[in-house]
Amino acid sequence: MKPVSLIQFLIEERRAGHINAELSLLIEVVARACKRIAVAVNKGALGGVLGNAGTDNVQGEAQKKLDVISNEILLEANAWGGHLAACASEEMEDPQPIPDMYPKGQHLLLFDPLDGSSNIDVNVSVGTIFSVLRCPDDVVEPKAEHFLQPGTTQLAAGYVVYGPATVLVLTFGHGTHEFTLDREVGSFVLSRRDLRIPEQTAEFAINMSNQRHWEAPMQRYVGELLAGKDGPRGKDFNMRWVASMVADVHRILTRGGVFFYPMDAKIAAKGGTGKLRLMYEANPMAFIVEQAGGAATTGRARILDVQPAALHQRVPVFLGSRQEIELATRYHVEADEAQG
Ligand code: AFP
Repeated sequence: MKPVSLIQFLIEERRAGHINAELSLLIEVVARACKRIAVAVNKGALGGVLGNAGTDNVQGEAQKKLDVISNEILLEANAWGGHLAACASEEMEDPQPIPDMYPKGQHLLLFDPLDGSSNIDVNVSVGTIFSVLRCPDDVVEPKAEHFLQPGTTQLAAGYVVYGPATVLVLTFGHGTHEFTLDREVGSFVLSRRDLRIPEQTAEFAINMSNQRHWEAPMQRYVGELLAGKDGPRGKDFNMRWVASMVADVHRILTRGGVFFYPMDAKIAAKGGTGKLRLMYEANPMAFIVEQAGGAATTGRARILDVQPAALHQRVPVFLGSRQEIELATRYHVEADEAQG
């Protein structure tokens, strides 16, 4: 079969009526920016891009040089692109308006420019996550409040994983599709159409070092997995944790599995509501996973139904193979009901 490039795929999606011309061009611009990020990531130590930037982001986390570079690449490409009303990033407190010298569009773009960046210095996969929303019709200068739309309203979501290969995963709400960067040609090529996450799995991903801080239903669920063949589940489970959400989610989209970043007492003690960010991590990943037949919850409710209250809001994240996510969520809901 002849290879299908991302551009050809986008044209097909336009013809099918799934997206309009502006959204198609917006995705092209994001993909082009991610190719530039891939080049910077791949240079490693030779590019002088490893290590800390010496600054903190809006969430008080130390920024890596590549966090800052990736953010600038995405901002610059998209400001120029002419398809956006504004964009928002993990690295910036407030949304960035489109400079007056460029045309404006109807879309809002949210992104985590380089997720898993603590992995950069040890040469482990990192990624970019993005989400596209429609700018409300009557809004000329979008503010944070205009981004606060539930995940069900996303027009598109995707991520790029910078691993042994650079891979783009994309959904417009009509399945989840994977494109691999052909480095010689310089274009993304469709490598898997309509990814499906198996309903069952024997592999889970969680940061076990937080175990003692988890809530009782999480302790129960993971305890049962760890008991393996001798426990109530009657089978052995394997564990993986890359600490790059993109890499962990990509494994799940490839061979099934579940990913958890639950609420815990350590997070609660700091007044937190979760570890991962709703608008540019949980929502796009939930959209991608649901479109591949998986499930995504906060442990209590569907992620895509959460009404956001703040741009940088954090939520617990459970996602992956449907039957396991439903079971872990049921344990939490039942525990809440028992407590009244
Ligand atoms: P960084 O971007 O700060 O490395 O955080 C990555 C991340 O948001 C997500 O990609 C990982 O799944 C998760 O944090 C890892 O968290 P732990 O370091 O607590 O395992």
